[in-house]
Amino acid sequence: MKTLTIRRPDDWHLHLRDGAVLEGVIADTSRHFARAIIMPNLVPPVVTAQDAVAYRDRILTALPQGDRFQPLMTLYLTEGTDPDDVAAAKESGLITAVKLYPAGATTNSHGGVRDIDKAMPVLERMAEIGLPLCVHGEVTTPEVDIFDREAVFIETVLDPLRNRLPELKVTMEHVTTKDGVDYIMGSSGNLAGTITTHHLIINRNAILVGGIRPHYYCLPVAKRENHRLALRAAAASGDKRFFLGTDSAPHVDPLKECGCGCAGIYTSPNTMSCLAHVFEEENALDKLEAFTSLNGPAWYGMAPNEETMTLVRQEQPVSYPSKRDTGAGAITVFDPMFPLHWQVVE
Ligand code: OTD
Ligand code: ZN
Ligand code: ZN
Repeated sequence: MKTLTIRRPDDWHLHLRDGAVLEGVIADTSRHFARAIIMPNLVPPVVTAQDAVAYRDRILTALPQGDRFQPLMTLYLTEGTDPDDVAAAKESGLITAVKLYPAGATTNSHGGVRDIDKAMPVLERMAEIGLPLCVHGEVTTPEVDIFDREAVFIETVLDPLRNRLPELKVTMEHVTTKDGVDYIMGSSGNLAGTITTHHLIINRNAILVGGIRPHYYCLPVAKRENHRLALRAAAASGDKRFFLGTDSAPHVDPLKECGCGCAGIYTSPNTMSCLAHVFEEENALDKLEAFTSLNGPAWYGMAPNEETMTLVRQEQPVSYPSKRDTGAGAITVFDPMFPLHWQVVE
């Protein structure tokens, strides 16, 4: 029997939503993860420190009794964000990062940034006080093919921004391309990237072959196989600049299984089992802890968790519910399309 004990993991990119969905999904994260960076793309978004305080309270209220999960809050950057509000929110320990959504790039991002120049005063202040910027790295220009949006973003937005403000710490969220991996690997500092569970497992065929499969549709959309392999190599390398951000993004089934389905994949329940499987395939089980539990805290200037998690490789496949029922409806859980053998036991 194989067992693996690692420091308790954190999720550096998570969507918890609000109301009945929040209540239905939070335990799937708090069961395994000690901390998570909480995305601010609610309707309306979490824009001010006051919004973040209220949202954090709703998350803590929804937590199962006894769970010590810590939500790490973020603010949604707009062209009107007040640098003083951001600085005070960091100073008080309320927020861990600010999130940049190019307007229209993903779910609930229409209030995001159109003209990065307008956000420069906030970004300059963040660089000064050492507050990281989390970036959804895709351009939204209609002329740019959806599969190229990350690469074009790096070239036309991210690289110029980093040259203009090299002191700003940037987390490139959910890297999905070899271009992204190479850009991070070639950088000389102040840049790191999160990688999702699902982008290590699926390529774009999962969405389109044999029928259109909405539960594999997310943004940034999964790319070709060579990109998936680059992500796997980066995650399994142990390189400190890469760590887990699941981007678990629950939507109730009717909103995904329809003529214009929402983007987002719900991976919180089985993420650790999926990742152990991937790292075993990569002969890198010894690097799983760096990816899920060490590199992220180091980047954000926090100590790794003292508690541990133990995973056991079972002979028989481990089963997870195919759906999570919530007060708002059922949410389909990510199906990796292979049997899972690694089980979290404590
Ligand atoms: N991607 N869905 C969502 C967000 C992410 O870009 C993301 O971070 C969502 O539903 O909030 C998705 O596919
Ligand atoms: Zn995003
Ligand atoms: Zn996300």
